[in-house]
Amino acid sequence: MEMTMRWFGPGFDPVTLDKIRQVPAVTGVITTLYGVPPGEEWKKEDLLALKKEVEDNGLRIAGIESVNIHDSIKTASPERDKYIEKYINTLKVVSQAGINLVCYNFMAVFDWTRSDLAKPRPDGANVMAYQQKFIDEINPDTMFDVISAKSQGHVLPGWEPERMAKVKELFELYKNIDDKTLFANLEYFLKAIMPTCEKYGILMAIHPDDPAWPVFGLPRIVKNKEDLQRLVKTVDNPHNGVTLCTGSLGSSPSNDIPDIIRSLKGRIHFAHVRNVKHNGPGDFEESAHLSSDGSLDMYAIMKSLYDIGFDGPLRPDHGRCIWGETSMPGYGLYDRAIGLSYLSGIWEALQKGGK
Ligand code: DNO
Repeated sequence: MEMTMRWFGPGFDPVTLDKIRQVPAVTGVITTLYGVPPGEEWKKEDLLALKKEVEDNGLRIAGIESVNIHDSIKTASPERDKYIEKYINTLKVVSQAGINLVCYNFMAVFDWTRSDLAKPRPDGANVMAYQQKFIDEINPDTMFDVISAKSQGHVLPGWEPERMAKVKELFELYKNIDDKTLFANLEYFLKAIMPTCEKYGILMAIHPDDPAWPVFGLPRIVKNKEDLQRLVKTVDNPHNGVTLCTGSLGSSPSNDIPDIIRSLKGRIHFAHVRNVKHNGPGDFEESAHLSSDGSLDMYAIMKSLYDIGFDGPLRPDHGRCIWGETSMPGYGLYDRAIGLSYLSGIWEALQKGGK
């Protein structure tokens, strides 16, 4: 396992590489060419410049999160093959930069969804939270305004203004896409890129849907063990793998995450490890990483990863906003560093034979 942190790159992330380097155990960052719209081919020189900046700061790029998928691929529009070709060219650039891990998602319209980006907790911290009741009452067209009003001026991953300016159009695009069609489109995409992934040694790691159930009536195909098993079996190639995101899968109390981990042995290429606190049906908040602060058993999760021999990059995920830090919601340095140290401690105990 390699301990990493997400970093959004120069001009986007207020957390700097020199600070990340000081977090004990971190050797790599997970990053992307943030700002390149989905569908646009990556330029090798841009990625090499980013890589140099990371390496000049004593770290390495351990993986890309994300190379986003153009909507024509998700919706099987007539242009999809053209966009798959572009995606393949980007994968080649990624491999030329010596990077072999690509995280992506296949969610319709919205990437992760929250109803609150700064829910106050009794100790003065604030956290991102989700209440189905709020989502049911909101007009999806206004979702972006709700999210951006609380983003402290930062561009949130998956909620880029250019994309959100087209929310109505996007809903129109997906209006005839159900779960079955979306899955068939994912299968088509994966089968088309697998030869390139094999040739260049790229591990694809799909991110689960967040939250792990349908929102705004949109299709959802990566929300539980059954979906994940279907995905890895339908395209049964080790390069077709998963980002095991405990917070996304863990939003649903019916997901048994240690069991999901064990069922995906050999196919988990990347892990996002964080806790969530279930407050009631369809209602959760992103607690501190510690088991005692949320509803997930973080020891059992880390133990399952350890037991299946997980050896990819792992990163702490959304942290609480604490100590007055101003950051992208969920991506401040302080609480992610605390979470990371806790996860490192569990890992050390597992390595030393703790039961
Ligand atoms: C949110 C992230 C997601 C994730 C994408 C992967 O914080 O977990 O935006 O990066 O879904 O493509």
